[in-house]
Amino acid sequence: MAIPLLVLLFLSACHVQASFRVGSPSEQPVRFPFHPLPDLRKLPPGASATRVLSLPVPTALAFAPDGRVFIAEKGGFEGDQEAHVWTFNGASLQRWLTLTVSTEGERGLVGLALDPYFERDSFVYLVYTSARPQPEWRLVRYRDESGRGVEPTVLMRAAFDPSCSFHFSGHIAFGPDGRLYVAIGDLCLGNPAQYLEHPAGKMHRLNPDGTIPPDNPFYDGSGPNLDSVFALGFRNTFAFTFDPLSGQILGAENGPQCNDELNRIRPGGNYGWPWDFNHQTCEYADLPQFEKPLYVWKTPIAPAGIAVYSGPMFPEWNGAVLICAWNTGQLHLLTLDDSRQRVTGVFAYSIPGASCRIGPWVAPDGAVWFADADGLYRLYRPWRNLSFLLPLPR
Ligand SMILES: [Ca+2]
Ligand SMILES: [Ca+2]
Repeated sequence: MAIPLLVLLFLSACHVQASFRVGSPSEQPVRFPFHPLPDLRKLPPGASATRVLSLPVPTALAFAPDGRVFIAEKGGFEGDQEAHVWTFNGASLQRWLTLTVSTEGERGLVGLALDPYFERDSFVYLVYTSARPQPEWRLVRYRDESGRGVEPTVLMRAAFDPSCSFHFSGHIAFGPDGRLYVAIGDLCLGNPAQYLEHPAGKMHRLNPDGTIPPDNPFYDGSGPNLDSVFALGFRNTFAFTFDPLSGQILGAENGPQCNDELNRIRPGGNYGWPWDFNHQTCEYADLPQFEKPLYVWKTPIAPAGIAVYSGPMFPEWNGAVLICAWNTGQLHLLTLDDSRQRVTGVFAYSIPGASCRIGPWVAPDGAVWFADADGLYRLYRPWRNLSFLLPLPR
């Protein structure tokens, strides 16, 4: 009986402790050698969410090695408005950059990534829809200097019809190969997602300076096909991540009325939009040239973020795919088999006191951050250092 009493005392002490450090080095989890299987039907024991910041529509977030969290906010939902990039050190918020962006629908400031060599070169990459002289999809590199964003360099542009306000995607992330991967939705166009001459409906792969790596799958050094294309046939892959266990890219595709997808995105792969799917019957055409999804949500959840969990705070989640659902505010968790080619379990959690609509992002300490339209939240376990003592329920 001594151990539960000790845990209770520790829990009550932790609940009054409001402050925390971001970006602190990960603590190695202590694992009991015969740890029972976790019950994934509910949130891990002791997990609770707290609001970190009140901010309008945070869309992208990155944890810098110096402990700051870079946060992009969309900028609103109507007209040309100011959007900000903030930095947060766990206590105070600093304005890093202000942009005037076009914000209708899914337009706005939507992508943010730090350079893998951020400590050396201080580069920060953003994706937004510009307001002037005409709306344009843009990937821009800034440099962090004295806590501000300076020296913008446009690395990539895509024009779109001014009547289009959806399917911009804009997620950006560096791969383990040091290349910058960029998703662009179909820009309301449909068929051009299948055309290698058009940037819409693609994942692109760039060098960090915006030049194109010659080992891209369709690279030929000239036109008319775009050498930056890495994969094609996407409607609106809002987010993707690099699976640390397999190296493959996992992308969350926002499909039409009955078909959100989790895809394994491989070089040169064609993911079918809009030709592999019958919108009336919600059935796949089963054409061999198209990659089939790893998982399909027949009732769309509108996946608006993806991460593969790795960290000491929720060891029972290591290797699981986490996705926030814009439509429901639930956190979805998918387990994969050892080959990482098959989904073995799908779970959805409602988080008391919070909505998981955008994200999540896994912090260096293993906490899971996510956002809704009003702010940023942090799912954490205050007693993680003692969790190895507790038998987890089956
Ligand atoms: Ca070409
Ligand atoms: Ca597809």
